[in-house]
Amino acid sequence: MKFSDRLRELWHRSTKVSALTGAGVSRESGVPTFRDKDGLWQKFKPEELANMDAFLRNPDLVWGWYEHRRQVLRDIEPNPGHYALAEMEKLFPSFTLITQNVDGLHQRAGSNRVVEIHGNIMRSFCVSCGKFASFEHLESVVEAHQAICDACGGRLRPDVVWFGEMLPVEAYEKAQAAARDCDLFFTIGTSGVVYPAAGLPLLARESGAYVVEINPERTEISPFVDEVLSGTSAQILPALLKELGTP
Ligand code: BJW
Ligand code: ZN
Repeated sequence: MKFSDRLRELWHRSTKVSALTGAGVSRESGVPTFRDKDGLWQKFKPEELANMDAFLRNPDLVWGWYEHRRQVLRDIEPNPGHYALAEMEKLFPSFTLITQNVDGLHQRAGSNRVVEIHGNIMRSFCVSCGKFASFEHLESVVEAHQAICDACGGRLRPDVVWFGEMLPVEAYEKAQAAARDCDLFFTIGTSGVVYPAAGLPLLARESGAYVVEINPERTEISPFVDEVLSGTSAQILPALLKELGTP
């Protein structure tokens, strides 16, 4: 794998490094992405399921989609890309991992400082009273229609960010600060079509960071980055660590 001299230099000189990850990073663990054409749920676009109107119209369908995804997560493991990112947290004096992923795989790989800007699929809360469901209660839900709040009988929904909803304020502020204030920014496995997350690499670049994209395909972001590393995250991230070594 060929890395530019500029990237080599910055890898060794940077004290503040940030990374934004998307669904592509979990693909080599067996988690389907949203917009690549494979998988059981690909007849639905994410825009059709990941929104409050869809949930109100057909809560069982939407709950079923999330339950299917939780089942997939039970049987899989983080991949070498997740582990390389966990390693990078130890290598740089300051490293912020911003993820759009709701699957918790970064934490399972050992990343301690993960900023989840689209929530986490393992938590659920009541749309009527806001109470979070306990782990035990969620375990007892077998059929979608049983996903009901034990305090008020309202419907439970996953604690994720749907289209038209605000991102969690604290997490998004941390993400913006990490993009604004870093020397090197990686955008990895994201198509860059969903805002405001897709604005973070651009914010980093405007703020003076060197922006590197890792993706097997060209994306909406590719024309605006400093360097594109074309390949999968499970190949490129471990190769970066191996070739460029300890900063
Ligand atoms: C690999 C690989 C490998 C494959 N290795 N790579 C017009 C302009 C600007 C904004 C808007 C607009 N119209 C509407 C909006 C707002 C809207 C938006 O952005 N819409 C666009 C679709 C146009 N955004 C919102 O609504 C957001 N909120 C907001 O703006 O609040 C303010 C507001 C409030 C009220 C009213 C109006 C505004 C919220 C967005 C929430 C997104 N939620 C989801 C679902 C989360 C829950 C869940 O998981 O179900 O987040 S949608 C889905 O997309 C999910 C993802 O995090 C997100 C991004 O997807 P990602 O990760 O990039 O995945 P893919 O599949 O798209 O791409 C995978 C990539 O991996 C590809 O590039 C592959 O090549 C690559 N890949 N294998 C590395 N092995
Ligand atoms: Zn309730």
